[in-house]
Amino acid sequence: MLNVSQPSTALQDVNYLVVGLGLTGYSVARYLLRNGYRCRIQDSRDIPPYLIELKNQFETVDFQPHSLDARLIAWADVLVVSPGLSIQQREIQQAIDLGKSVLGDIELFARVVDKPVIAITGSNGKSTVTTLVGEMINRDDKSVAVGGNIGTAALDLLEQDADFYVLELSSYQLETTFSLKPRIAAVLNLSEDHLDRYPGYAEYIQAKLRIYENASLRVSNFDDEVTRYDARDTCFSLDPDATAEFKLLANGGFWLAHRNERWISTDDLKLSGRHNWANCLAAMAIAYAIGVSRSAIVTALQNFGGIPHRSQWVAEIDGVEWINDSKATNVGAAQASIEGRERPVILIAGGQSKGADMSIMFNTVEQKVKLVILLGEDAARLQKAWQGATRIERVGNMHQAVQLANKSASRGECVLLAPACASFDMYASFEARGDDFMQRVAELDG
Ligand code: UMA
Ligand code: ADP
Repeated sequence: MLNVSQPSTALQDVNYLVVGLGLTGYSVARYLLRNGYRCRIQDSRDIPPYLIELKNQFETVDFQPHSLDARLIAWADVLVVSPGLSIQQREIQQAIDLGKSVLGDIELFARVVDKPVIAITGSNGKSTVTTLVGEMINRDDKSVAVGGNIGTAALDLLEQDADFYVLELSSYQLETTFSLKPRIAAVLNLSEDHLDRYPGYAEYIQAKLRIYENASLRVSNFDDEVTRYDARDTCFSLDPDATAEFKLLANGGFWLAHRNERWISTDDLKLSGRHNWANCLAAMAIAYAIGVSRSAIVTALQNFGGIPHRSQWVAEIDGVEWINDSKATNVGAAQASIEGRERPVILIAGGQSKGADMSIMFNTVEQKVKLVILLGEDAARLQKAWQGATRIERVGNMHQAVQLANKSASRGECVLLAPACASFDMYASFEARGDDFMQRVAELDG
């Protein structure tokens, strides 16, 4: 059950406005209502995703189905804003100017959590590392609650009695978080993403690095100096010569090591690709720092097969391998995904490019990709950026993409869905896009 202690008189006098009723808004509304806080919920949509569930639980809930207006702002003392909404929007800036408090669900979580929090961000690999750290802690017979930007919203995790909370945090969530004091904060890597929401890359980085404020220990990527805070960070690295505590060693194959101690051969991992070796090293550094045993860490690494839609093996048909990496929703992820493949690649890409500079991938496409098949809203943008690197074709939907890939691929090659773009132009989520791809491949397999 949620903590149902009564709020103090002072807090009961506060009017909370929950802005947005997606997964986050739903968790915030339930948390506030169950704990006796006065709140209203606003969403610009007539029937937002969780309205029916909320009404079923709280008959008299005060839901306002219209845009955020001056009347609602005047009523509110605190606005709890969903991560999908930019706090730069005019109405929220007006609320700030009026002296209203603007915060997010992670801030509410931070104010009440009484167990150590491990907070993980970065442009790519967050979900993989967050899940893996959870597995490592579990293997050590400690209880752990895992969520945040992945799976369960943070406030819902408080229903689980855990020794540790492991949170994946997005830049959006970090923007509205002020009092989180993580036992460990990790920034895995930084590359361009969400440039449709930020004025520039610098502001995106700034939002991500907020995670380090008030952290007892920082875990950073030795190979990505933007993630480093100071000399006291615990670092991980893919460079055997790095002075990082957790690193890759090359000695009769590759090993994930703690200083010079080889803990596990990369041949014994189920995850593949160098980017995943970095993810494993990051998870090792985090788990080790909170006292998880070496044997629990190694067992978790040996058994972790990855999460669906992240370099997920789909099929081998007539010697052609089909891989679903629908979660490669930005340039950095798609680049790592392509580079992680040993076979020549037929790439299916496209969707919403979020303002990213696609030409960053030109060399990778030129060197590793035999054919690019583009679909979605920004197909023309991607084509322009990669023109001349390799052969490029455009199609109208996933069915056509899979058909063309099937016709074009030869034995020993790989067809990779790594879109470098968000899915929302054509699908409800990256999962729906990955499912569509896998369904079309299954139809080929007959
Ligand atoms: N929306 C409206 N009107 C409103 C309120 C929201 O149209 O009044 C729209 C938003 O513009 C957005 C959509 O609804 O397009 C969802 O926004 P939301 O903030 O309600 O999203 P949630 O359902 O609460 O999900 C959020 C995260 N989504 C975003 O940050 C966009 C989920 O991460 C996260 O799992 C969930 O909270 C629980 O913490 C998803 C995501 O895409 C996986 N995250 C981005 C990423 O990983 O790149 C940051
Ligand atoms: P996130 O939660 O940050 O989106 P995921 O673990 O879900 O990260 O991985 C998403 C995609 O990002 C993967 O499918 C892969 O293409 C890419 N990726 C994963 N880890 C890394 C990494 N360390 N560096 C670059 N790209 C990565």
